[in-house]
Amino acid sequence: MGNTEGEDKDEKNFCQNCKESTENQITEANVGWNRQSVYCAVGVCVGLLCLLQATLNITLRLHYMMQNNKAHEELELLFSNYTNLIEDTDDLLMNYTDLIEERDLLLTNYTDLVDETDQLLTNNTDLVEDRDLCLARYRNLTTDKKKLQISYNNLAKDKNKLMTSYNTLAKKKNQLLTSYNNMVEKRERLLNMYAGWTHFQSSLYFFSDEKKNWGESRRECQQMGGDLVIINNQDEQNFVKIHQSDNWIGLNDINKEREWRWVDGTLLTHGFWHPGEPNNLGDEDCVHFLHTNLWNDVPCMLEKKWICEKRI
Ligand SMILES: [Ca+2]
Ligand SMILES: [Ca+2]
Ligand SMILES: [Ca+2]
Repeated sequence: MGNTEGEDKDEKNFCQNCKESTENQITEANVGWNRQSVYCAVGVCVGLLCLLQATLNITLRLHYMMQNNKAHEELELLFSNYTNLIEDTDDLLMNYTDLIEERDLLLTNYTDLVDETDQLLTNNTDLVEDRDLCLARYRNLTTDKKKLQISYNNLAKDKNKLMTSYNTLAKKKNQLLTSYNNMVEKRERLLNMYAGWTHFQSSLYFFSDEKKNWGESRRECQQMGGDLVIINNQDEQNFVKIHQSDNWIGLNDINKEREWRWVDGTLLTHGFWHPGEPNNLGDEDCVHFLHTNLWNDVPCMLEKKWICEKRI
């Protein structure tokens, strides 16, 4: 601005000088017309040039000032824009920093989510395996259940059969127990009834202390509910010979010589004869035990002890 004012002063001084010069030239014109007119025209031209220069300078200065103001305004605008840009940059930088932090946070969250996803996937795989295992066990248990149900049904049927059999056996047991008790009572009654009788296998035996002939001895036995003993086998022979004492037994050939029959009418099939017996010396038709515990035929009228037998 200072320079502009100085320039304005120089222009004024210059114009002032021009004016003075012009005035001097006019004055000189009055002195010499031709030369002065030329000088005056030149001066006018110079003045016009100066004026034109001044005008041009002013115009340029105005234009410069305007340009300068415009540049200043643009500079201020640029500065303002720069400031705004800086602020925007700071904001953007802050936003960028925030975004970076958010990105890092998101990345961390993403990593955590990936880890959780992997863990969940692993858990899911384990659960699937557990489910499959449980499913297989369930199927096995279902199969076992069906087998057990079939077995249970069979066992229930067997149980019912066994229960029926048990009830039948219980009834038979009760019947047998009743029969056993009846037999025990009967046995006790018979034992009481036939006191003095000796039991062996399925018969009772009575060994007399008296002596009678064979026929009377038999009647004694029949009156007691039995008959003279019939020796059916070796066991009975062994039992009887222990208690015998020259006793009559129920064997004779009274009806036909050498046709030995027991008192029940059956023929003798196997005898325990003393060697040489039966010999029928002196009409011997009845049989007794010798002291050798073997049999001998003697006359029936001899008196001897006897042995009775009663089947039970
Ligand atoms: Ca017998
Ligand atoms: Ca004889
Ligand atoms: Ca004889």
